[in-house]
Amino acid sequence: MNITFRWYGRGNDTVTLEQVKQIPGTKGIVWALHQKPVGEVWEREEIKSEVEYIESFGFHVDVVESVNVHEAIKLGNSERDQYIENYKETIRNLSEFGVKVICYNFMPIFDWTRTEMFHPLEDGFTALFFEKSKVENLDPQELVKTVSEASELTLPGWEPEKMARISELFEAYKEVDEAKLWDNLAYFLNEILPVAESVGIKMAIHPDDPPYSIFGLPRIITGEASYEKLIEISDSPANGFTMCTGSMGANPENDMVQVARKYASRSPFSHIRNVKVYENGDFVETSHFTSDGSIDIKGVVQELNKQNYDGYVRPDHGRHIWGEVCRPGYGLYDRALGIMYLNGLWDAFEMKKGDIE
Ligand code: DNO
Repeated sequence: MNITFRWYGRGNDTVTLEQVKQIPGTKGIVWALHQKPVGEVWEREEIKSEVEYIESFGFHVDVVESVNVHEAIKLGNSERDQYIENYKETIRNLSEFGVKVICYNFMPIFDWTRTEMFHPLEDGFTALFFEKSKVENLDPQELVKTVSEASELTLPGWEPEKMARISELFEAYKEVDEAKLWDNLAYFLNEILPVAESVGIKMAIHPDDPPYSIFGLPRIITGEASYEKLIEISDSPANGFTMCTGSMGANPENDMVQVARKYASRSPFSHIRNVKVYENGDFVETSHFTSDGSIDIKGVVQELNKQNYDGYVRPDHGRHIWGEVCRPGYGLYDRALGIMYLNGLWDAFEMKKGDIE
């Protein structure tokens, strides 16, 4: 388990790398050029500057999250080939700086979606919250407003330039159902995987969050069946997954321990976090502690430990605690606690292994 921490870059994050350095066992920074408009090539000079800064703190830069996929590729329209060529160029450029894993997702229009960014909870903290019925009855424009008002810092995948075109995009997606979206994903993968493979990079698709259709838009990376379909599209070692316990686990039908058992070896990257899912489908993000949420985090880590998992792991969305002012879900304190919980579990399972041997 190679522990990493997501960081949004200089001037774009409330957390500093000096602070991250103080979290025990944290080896790498999960990074991206967050200011780049989606679809543009990440140029060598820009990559170099970010990589050198991160490495100056002694962190590795092996994982990039995310190189976002332009809507033209997801829609499969006439502009897609140009954007795919740009994507390939970015993969090649990143490989020159030692990047080993690129996380991406294939969700139409929206990235991860919540209805409230700072939902108050009983013990005085706030956390990200998803109210299912609200999304069922909400105009997407309203949601865009809620999200942009919650933070001055742009959320990943919610770039203002994309949000400005939202009506036009909804119109275009009327032509794209699940089957078509799968075709467009297959087309994209068949183009980029040989390039990734040739430069030793693993692509790691992130599940949809939440893992079901919202606003009538298709969502296809939702559970085990999606993983099987991805393997059918290509069995290349470059065709990997980002195992995200909180995203996939927001559907209680997904047993994340079983997912870890079956797919950890195909997941070069894992996001480990907990959510509490209510009967009506609403969910709130909790601490990473197993007893606080609905996901068996302890069981997932045990499974990774059994497999001697050497992939990259990061804690994910934390609560906002101890008065911290930060990006929604991306503060320092609760994610640092999350890392210590993961480290503790790992050590305990290692000891247990020693007892058995
Ligand atoms: C949520 C994250 C996602 C993830 C992208 C991957 O916080 O896990 O934003 O980075 O969906 O492409």
